[in-house]
Amino acid sequence: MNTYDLEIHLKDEDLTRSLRADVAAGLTATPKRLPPKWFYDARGSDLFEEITRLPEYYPTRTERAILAEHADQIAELTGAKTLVELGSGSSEKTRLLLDALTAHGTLGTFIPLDVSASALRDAVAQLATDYPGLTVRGIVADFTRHLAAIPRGGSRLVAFLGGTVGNLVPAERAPFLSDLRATLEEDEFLLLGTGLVTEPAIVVPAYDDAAGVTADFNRNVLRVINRELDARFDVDAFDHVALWDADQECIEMRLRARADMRVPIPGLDLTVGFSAGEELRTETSAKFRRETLERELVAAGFALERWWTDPAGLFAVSLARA
Ligand code: AVJ
Repeated sequence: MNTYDLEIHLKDEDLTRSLRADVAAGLTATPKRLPPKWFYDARGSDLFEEITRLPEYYPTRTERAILAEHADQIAELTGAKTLVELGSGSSEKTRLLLDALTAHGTLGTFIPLDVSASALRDAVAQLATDYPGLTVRGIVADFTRHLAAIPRGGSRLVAFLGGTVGNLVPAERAPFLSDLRATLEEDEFLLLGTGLVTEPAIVVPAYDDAAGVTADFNRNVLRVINRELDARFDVDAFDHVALWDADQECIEMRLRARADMRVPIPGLDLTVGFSAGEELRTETSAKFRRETLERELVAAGFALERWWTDPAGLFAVSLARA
């Protein structure tokens, strides 16, 4: 007998309201910016899945290899009864953790949390079928706003994988990690996946692939705004840009206007002007070093218990204790 359900903490109206606020603020700012969460409608989520299979995009397969090697130890060290996953998407890599925790005999509940109801509904139905005996409770929520939606109790392990914590800028990351720590009891755990600082020759192509899938993914945010806010972006009038910021140690994605443009956004009663060459920042993806990440975790009230990397040092999985 298996059970699953979906809890909606984020209705379509809330999503639209927060998209409107983000677009209004971001496109009237200098320089222009948008938060990366708006890439992920159904098409954007599919494009991201395609990115994870590209030869240049190493983070997903590197993290999967680290998890495959250490999942048993993670199960043993945490003895988790409940696995929570933030920004779970397809929950594909999470199966390694579900398998290990099931084999360890402690796991009873899996709680994936994601902003995308469609991705979550598919994942939850599939997982409930594949893991009989597991209670699967999907939560449609935004991990930057609804951590309080995570049910309490049940010795939890919170997995935040894929390097997604790097999509938060440092000023967002510190309160996020503190809030997350505050939702956990002592001796519950955080399993955190982070990209590591590496050569630009490796990291830049991962965000600017030869097949142009990342460029298509980047432009998808304009399609989302066109659909949701009746905007009239000419999506193909923007070039995809990926650049390594050596000071901030992050990779940035931008969309660069090819020409002067005026873009009506009737849903916001706003027209946005772009000059030729002007860039809109759509994502920042921070890469980490062990010392600085440990400092951030400790500042938030976590203790770093284990740190695992691949042989080339491209990616790390940290186990932190609350
Ligand atoms: C896996 C969501 C963190 O920053 O690497 C992939 C998404 N952006 N290519 C990342 C992404 C461009 C991504 N996250």
